[in-house]
Amino acid sequence: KRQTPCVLWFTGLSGAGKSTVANLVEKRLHAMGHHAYILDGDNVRHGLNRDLGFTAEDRVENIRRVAEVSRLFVDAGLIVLVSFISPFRAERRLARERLEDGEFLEVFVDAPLEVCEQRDPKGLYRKARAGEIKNFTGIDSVYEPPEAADLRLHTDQAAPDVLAEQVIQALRARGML
Ligand code: GGZ
Repeated sequence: KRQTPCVLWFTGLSGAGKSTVANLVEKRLHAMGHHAYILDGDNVRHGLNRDLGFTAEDRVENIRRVAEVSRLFVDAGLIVLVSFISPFRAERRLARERLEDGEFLEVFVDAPLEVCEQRDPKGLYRKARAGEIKNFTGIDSVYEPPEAADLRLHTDQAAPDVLAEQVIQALRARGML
């Protein structure tokens, strides 16, 4: 099936819904016969990046490696769904600059901190508020929201499957599927 190899770079707070939407997009792409792969904390932070934690320095290195790996996967012909908080604009810009124009779409998975904290699916915000986790994004570590994301998904206003469909439509609109 013809596809334009590219990176869909999902960025947003913990609990914003990056993985949920990315997983639905991957499912749809597979169902349409496309070749897509998700890079996220589960398959990268436990392996390639298991030497890295959550200091600013380690996050920069985390994202740098993820950007390099996603570039290799684009070379291999895949649609790469990258799902990391990726809190810093500078690192997201570097990731974009490693690719050709049109090969990198920044997807801002946007939900207010209050909403993410309310969801708290893993109880991490509660622990961060209690001081049991240091450098937690949104609490005592910065998140720099995209200024000009290619796509902005308001996960507090629409269901994940609706948002996943918006991502698919954005790829279609660009002639990438
Ligand atoms: C933020 C943390 C932290 C700290 C552990 N800050 O919601 P989750 O649990 O499943 O996803 C979060 C994940 C963030 O890792 P990333 O590799 O995406 O971060 S970054 O792009 O900034 O490098 C969260 C969990 O790891 N987690 N400690 N201190 N999130």
